[in-house]
Amino acid sequence: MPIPRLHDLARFPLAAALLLPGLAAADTVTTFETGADGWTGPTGPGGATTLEATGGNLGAHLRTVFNDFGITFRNATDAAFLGDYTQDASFTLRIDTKVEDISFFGSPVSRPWLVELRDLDNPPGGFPWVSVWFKFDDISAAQHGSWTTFSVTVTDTSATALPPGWGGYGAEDMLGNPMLPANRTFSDVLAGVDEIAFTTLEPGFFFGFTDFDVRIDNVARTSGAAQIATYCTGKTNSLGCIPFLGFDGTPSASSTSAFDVYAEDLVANEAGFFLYSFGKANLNFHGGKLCVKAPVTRFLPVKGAKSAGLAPCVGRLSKNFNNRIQGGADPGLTGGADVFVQYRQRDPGLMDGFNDNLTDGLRFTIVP
Ligand SMILES: [Ca+2]
Ligand SMILES: [Ca+2]
Repeated sequence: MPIPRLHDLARFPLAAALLLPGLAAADTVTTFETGADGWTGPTGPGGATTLEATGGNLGAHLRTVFNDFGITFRNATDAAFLGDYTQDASFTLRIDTKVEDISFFGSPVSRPWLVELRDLDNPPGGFPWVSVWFKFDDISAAQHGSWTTFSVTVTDTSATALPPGWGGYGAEDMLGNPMLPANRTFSDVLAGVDEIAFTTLEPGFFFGFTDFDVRIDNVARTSGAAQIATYCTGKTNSLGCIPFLGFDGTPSASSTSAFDVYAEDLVANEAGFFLYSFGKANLNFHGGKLCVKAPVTRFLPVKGAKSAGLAPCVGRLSKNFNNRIQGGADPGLTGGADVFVQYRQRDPGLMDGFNDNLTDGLRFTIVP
């Protein structure tokens, strides 16, 4: 079963991404800096959930220290996380998680970690709700002792069948496996979400009493997958290659994961720099195309490194744009902003009077 995580967002079909609507009013992120926005965790004889001011990713966050079969962080009051998810053609849910400890009688263990969207209306007999859920991974202190971003994107909220990786709850098959009731589809459940939960209690599984010490931060819902696509055209370089841009990750104002933009098929060991702006262009420039509209910001020149690319165009350069987005140097780089990037490199072998080469353009929308 594929487990799409943040990294895999880069592999969504670009043509489909281009057709998605822009970020809508439903986009929200709980950073816990000004309160919990309705998020709660378990509290009772087994322990407590507290809003801690420091130690998050960054700052304030929610921490639960609890002994039970499992733990669940839930929200049934913040409208930004509830309601009709089918109003967006697609959406992404995200949570940062840090596991201090999960242990069973003193031995470290892993437990499932999933997001569940619950429809509390008209539950079938014997079930408290109908839900659809997605398992991110099994989490443990060994694997997730540092802040880790988990995310899942639903690319078609009108789908009736469960997408890969998703499960249903509200009925059982003959083997006791959880499934959606016969009269409810994936889209039906998305249309009336009354509660959202991040939980270690995977439907259909049972667990013994377990000690949990888990922190969460930056819980986000965004409409639409990250919109990323190439455009414009690169200029043929002195080695006969057309350098191009690619990416890996998701541009984000809050995620701790990298969003690497890379330029490939460059001339090795020649200086160059990334250009970006908030507008798209397709202007004749130096015998090629300038794909970014003025005013343009340029990064400091960096030397083209050699890589395992196809000879002779073995130059490849990569930059983590999330560092730039989150670094604060450019206040325009915020959630919802459209950014246009190009890479320009020195190419003395070209001898065309300009001696530079240019990649195509890459456009992306920063998610909150
Ligand atoms: Ca925080
Ligand atoms: Ca409902």
